Amino acid sequence: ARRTLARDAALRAARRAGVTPALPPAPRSAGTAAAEPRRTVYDAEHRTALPGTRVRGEGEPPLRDATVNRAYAGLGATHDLLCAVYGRDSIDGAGLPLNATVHYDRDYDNAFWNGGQMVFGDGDGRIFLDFTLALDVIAHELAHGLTQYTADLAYQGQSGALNESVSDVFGSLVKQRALGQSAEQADWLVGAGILAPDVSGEGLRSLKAPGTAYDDPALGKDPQPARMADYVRTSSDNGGVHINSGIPNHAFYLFATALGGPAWERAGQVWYDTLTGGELAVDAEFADFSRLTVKTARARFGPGGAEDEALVKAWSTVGLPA
Ligand code: ASN
Ligand code: ZN
Repeated sequence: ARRTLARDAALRAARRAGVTPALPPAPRSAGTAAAEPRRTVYDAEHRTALPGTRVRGEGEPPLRDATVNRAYAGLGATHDLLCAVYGRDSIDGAGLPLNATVHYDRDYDNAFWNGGQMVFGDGDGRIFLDFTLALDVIAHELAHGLTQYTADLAYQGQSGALNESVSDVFGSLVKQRALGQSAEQADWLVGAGILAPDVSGEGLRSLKAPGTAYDDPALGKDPQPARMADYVRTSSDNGGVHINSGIPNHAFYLFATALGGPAWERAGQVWYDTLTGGELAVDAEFADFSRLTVKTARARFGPGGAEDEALVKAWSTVGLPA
């Protein structure tokens, strides 16, 4: 409020003095570096109407509501990975404003991207806590937007599991980068911190050890496979999109940890190039994706290098072609 008052006073003084006040920011053009995010957080006040009440816009100070502030910061961290590391201005590459709604519904045990914005539940407190507590969950939801604007992987079967996996990978990368962790230091969990205290588990999913994230009477056992030999054929969950994502998730983990260091740099770049390069089909299967990542890695880092070798080995370990 202080800054606003000061700026308004300066504008009034400028007008009195007959000086033209500062122009609004120049319109952004695609490919411009160092783009700033344009975030807005809304509060659904435990109802389901979207977007709800606007509570915090870009550049506005934190509220007393920590959920709002975590959503705002999570959008910023995700925008920053895309911009600072991959040179992309927001999820559409053209400065798309980022909107999120918190406190969605009552006891709502999920978070989602609805095609235009992110939505976060508070959890029921018995199985799940507030979904904004995990930065990788915030980034996972926003990465669904990135996928929508790029490869647009169909949310069914193997392409759906690739869609889920890409969100887990970029979700984990946003968290690792925010924590300054190398591939060796990272926990490779998605959703650590959102399981209620009595739930037996570490998080929602593990890229390091798919199938081991939780084992609990209320939640069941983590159903994720890590290899093609254990691929789960099911009609639920759109053909197991949150289940079979364990296979490409684990391949990324093997690739990134074989390279070592910051996973968002070389391993993340290959995944980003594959997702956004225009060659990945909307109905791509795991084998299409694995082959394309290798082609992409060779195009960016050269054939026969450390990246090529680590990636071919990672796919071979999970039972997919390179
Ligand atoms: N939280 C879930 C997800 O982002 C919601 C869903 O099932 N699509 O994957
Ligand atoms: Zn998802």
